[in-house]
Amino acid sequence: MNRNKTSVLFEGLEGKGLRIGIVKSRWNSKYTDSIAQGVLQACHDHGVEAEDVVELDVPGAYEVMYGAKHLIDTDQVDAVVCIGVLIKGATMHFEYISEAVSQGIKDLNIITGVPVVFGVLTCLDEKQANVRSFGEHNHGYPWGQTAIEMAMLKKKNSL
Ligand code: RBF
Repeated sequence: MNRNKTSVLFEGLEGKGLRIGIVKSRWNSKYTDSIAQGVLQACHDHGVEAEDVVELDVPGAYEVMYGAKHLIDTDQVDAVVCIGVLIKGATMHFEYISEAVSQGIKDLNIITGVPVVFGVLTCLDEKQANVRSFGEHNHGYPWGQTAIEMAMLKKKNSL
């Protein structure tokens, strides 16, 4: 994984002492597993202790909000990455689930006060999911960095 090829620059990330949640959908797990590895790698590289990473699997992308809220309500995390991969099919499920998940994660950010990262790929086909889930373009890495930056901000503001 080339860690310099993310689309956003991160500086001064210090993950020690931060608790990061990873809520992963099992739908399209060949992609979500790899994305979760990217998040874990970012946590490791930026000093998050292994025991401070909380992983939770849920069935599909529609369930990631509930999973994230559970980790927040039980005070297990300072930030959460919600991981899912939605791939457009023949019916309208893609549209309904994508909309619900993006709005639901936005709501969690506002209501809970805990940063929740939108780690959901909304892909028109498998090729799009492939490109974004593996190797140097694995989106999990910058999503992990995002969680650390936002958890740092939360901690700073709660002092
Ligand atoms: N979940 C995903 O994470 N990715 C998908 O691409 C996906 N496609 C679905 C397509 C259909 C037709 C259905 C019924 C469900 C799909 N789900 C998908 C599962 C969904 O997120 C959720 O787990 C179930 O709808 C149960 O709430």
